[in-house]
Amino acid sequence: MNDEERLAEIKDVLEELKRLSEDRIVLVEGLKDRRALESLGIRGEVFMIQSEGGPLKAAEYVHRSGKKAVILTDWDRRGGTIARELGFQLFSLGVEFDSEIRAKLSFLCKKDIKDIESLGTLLERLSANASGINAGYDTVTESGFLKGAFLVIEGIDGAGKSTLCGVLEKKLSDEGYKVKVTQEPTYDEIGGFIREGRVKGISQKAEALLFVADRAVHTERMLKWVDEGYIVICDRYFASTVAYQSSGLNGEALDREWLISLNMPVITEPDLTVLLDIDPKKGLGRIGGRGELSKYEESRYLENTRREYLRLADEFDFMIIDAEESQIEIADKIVARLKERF
Ligand code: ATM
Repeated sequence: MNDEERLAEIKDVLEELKRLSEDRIVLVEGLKDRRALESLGIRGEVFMIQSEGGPLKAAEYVHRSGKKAVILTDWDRRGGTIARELGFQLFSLGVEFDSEIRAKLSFLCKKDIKDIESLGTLLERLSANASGINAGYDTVTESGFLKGAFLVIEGIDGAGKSTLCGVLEKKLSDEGYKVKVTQEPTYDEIGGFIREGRVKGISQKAEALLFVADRAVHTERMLKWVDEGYIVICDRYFASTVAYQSSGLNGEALDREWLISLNMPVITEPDLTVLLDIDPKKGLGRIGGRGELSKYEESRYLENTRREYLRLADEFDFMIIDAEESQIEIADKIVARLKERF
C-alpha cells in the first residue's frame, strides 16, 4: 500500500470514528489523546481512562450513561492490556462496544506510530509524501513548532511568574516563534468578573466553579492559537485552582479530588507545566513592596498552597524550578525542555 492509499484508508477510519462518536463514548488513555481527537475534528464525548480512574471506572461510567463505547487505547502492549481489561468490564456490564477502529488504526499505522496522540503528525507526513513534498517526520523544524505548543507557568505569588512569561516571550520571539502570553483568571467576561472582586462573600465552591468556567472558555481559545502555530504561554492553569482552593483559606479547604475532577473535562494537557517553586516567606518578601496584601498572600495559607503544588507536580509531571535562579537561566532550561518534548 503506498502513502496515498494508506492516507485514504486512515481518513475513512476517522470518518467512521466521527460517526460513531456522535452517540458513543470514546475511551482513550489520556489528555493528549483527547486533545488529538479534538484537533482531528472528533468532538463527541471522551473518557480518559488514566486520569479518570482506570478501566473499571470507565466501564461503569459508560454503563451509567446508557451509551455504547469505542475502545481507542494505544496500540502498544500496554494499550492492548488496557483494551482487553476494558472489553472484559464492558462485556460484564452488558455494554456494547467497538474495538474495530483501534484494530484498523493499529494495522494501518503500527509501523510508524502507536497512539492516537501522534496521528495528526503521521497524517501530515503522509499527505506531504502523497503530494510529493518531503515534510520529514518531526513536529519541530529548525524554523519552529509546526503545530504550536502549550506551556503553563505555575507558582505562588512572588515566585516571579509574570516576569518569567515576559522573558520567555522575548526569548522565543527572538528565536522566530509566534508567541502569545495569556493568564488565568483571564480579563474576559468570567475572569474579569472574578478580578473585579464582584465575587466577594461567595463560598469557595462557587469561586472554584467560576475559575473553572473561565478556564473552559479560555482553553477553547488557547487550543485555537496552538492550532494556528503559536507557542501559548499561560500564567496559571488548572493547578492554581487545585492548589489555592484546596488550601484552606478562611478554614474552607475544598476537596482536592473534587477540584481535580471538576477540571478534567475542561482542560487540555499542556505540553509542559513549570512550577516556579519558592518559600512563601521569601515570595511574600518579594511582593511586600506592592502594597496591601490580598487574602491569598497570607503566609500560612501559602504554605499549604505550595505543598499542594508540589504534590500536583509529582502527580502530573510538572517541571519544578527553583524560583531564586536567574530568570534567564530559568527561561533557557524551560525552552530546552519544551523542545525535548516535541
Ligand atoms: P494573579 O496574581 O496570578 O493575577 O492571580 C490572581 C489570584 O487568583 C492569585 N492570587 N494570588 N496571589 C491566585 C488566585 N487564583 C485562584 O485562587 N484559583 C485559580 O484557579 C486561579 C487561576 C487563580
